Amino acid sequence: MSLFSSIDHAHMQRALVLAERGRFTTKPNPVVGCVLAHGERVVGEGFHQRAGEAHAEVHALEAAGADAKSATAYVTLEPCGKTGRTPPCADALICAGVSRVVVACEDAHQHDGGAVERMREAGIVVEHGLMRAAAREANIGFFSRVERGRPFVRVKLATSIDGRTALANGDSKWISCEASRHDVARWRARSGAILTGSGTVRADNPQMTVRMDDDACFEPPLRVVLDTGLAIPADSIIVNGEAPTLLVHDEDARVPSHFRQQERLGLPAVKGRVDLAALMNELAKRGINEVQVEAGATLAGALFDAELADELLLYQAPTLLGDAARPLLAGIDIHDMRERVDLDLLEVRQIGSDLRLRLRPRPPIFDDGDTFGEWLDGPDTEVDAYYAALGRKPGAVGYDDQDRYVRVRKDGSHEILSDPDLLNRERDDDPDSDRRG
Ligand code: AOF
Ligand code: ZN
Repeated sequence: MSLFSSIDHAHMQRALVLAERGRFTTKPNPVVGCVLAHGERVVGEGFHQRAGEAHAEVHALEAAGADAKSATAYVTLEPCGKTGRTPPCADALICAGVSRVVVACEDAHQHDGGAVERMREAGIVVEHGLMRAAAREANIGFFSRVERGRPFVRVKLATSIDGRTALANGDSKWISCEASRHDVARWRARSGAILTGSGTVRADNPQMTVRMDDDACFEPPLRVVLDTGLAIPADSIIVNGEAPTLLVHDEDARVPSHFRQQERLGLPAVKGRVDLAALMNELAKRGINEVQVEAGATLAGALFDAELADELLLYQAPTLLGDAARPLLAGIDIHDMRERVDLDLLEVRQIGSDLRLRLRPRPPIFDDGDTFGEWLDGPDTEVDAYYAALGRKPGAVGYDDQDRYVRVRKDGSHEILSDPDLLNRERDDDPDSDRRG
């Protein structure tokens, strides 16, 4: 039985809708919505619009004015308690005299901000967890970045009904219909980066910019080109400077003179392949929450193989390309049904004449934000058992018994993640922080 009333649900639902209005503009910040109400009566609404500007709560409090007193605040993300580019929302809610704060989900970035404690000390009733799953999903990229130190990776592919992504000669223009290509633009607009490979740049010479059919505002995503040998043509459209571009290459590659001024990132490479996990960690450090991959079967396959693909955004067109055409994912060798890669079908929708499928690896690489070994003080047998179980649950992240930041692989072993910069910093700053293994 839910602790929350139907009125609570209706207001939180509204706050989630409001949050979506910041979808293309808040990055690297999360999208957040806030509703202030007395019972059914809404007295103020707000959403976070742009990083560096006022938070959702501040807009809602301004709209409510004196009516904020003894109201309930519904917030899709735990109010901040630390001063960032703007002052803490927890204090603004206390000052305005709200009586109750209902939070959909916690904010790992604010875990040491003391927001909940301060609000409770001020006499505010704080309740968590209303529509938590939807609120986590709304900021899946932000949580991925702050909790596991890498972006949420969405691999977009367009295929024929026989699962082919290009002809043998590389031609893939156009498998999906125009409506699908417009739809792709909206997924690009919400992403912090679009990742492609040198093969796609050579074959299609794409722009990889956001072109939407309405006037929606957006922050242009970073175009990231994986080009181990820095060998794409100097006049490729993607390096035309129209949007920010990062060339990622083998750290040992010679830099041709025409790319000396270009923003570049050299990474270790083995057999001509750049370390993709290192790339993702680097993108997270640059504040990238979501990466949209728009590449061929080779890079897409490599990401699945490395367990770095969190979602497959698949446009399937009612056409046949035949068995000489290129596969969906290259380099995935499966000889036994037990090795197959199962996916969960999240959503199916018809876009124009195509089918759009959204799929996520099963078990999810990143899902409900389960963490273990973090932010607990004091021993407690039940809690210990719970976190020990989470330490074996595929996808969960946390600190292992040697205090390394890790993710549980499908086979139960631990993959060492690079500690997100911010967590490192906070631990260094706070010698008393008591994070258990
Ligand atoms: C909220 N409400 O609407 C948002 C929050 O640099 P700042 O001051 O904008 O702080 C950014 C951090 O604040 C961000 O990383 C996240 O933890 C939180 N975002 N919090 O209470 C909001 N956008
Ligand atoms: Zn805030």
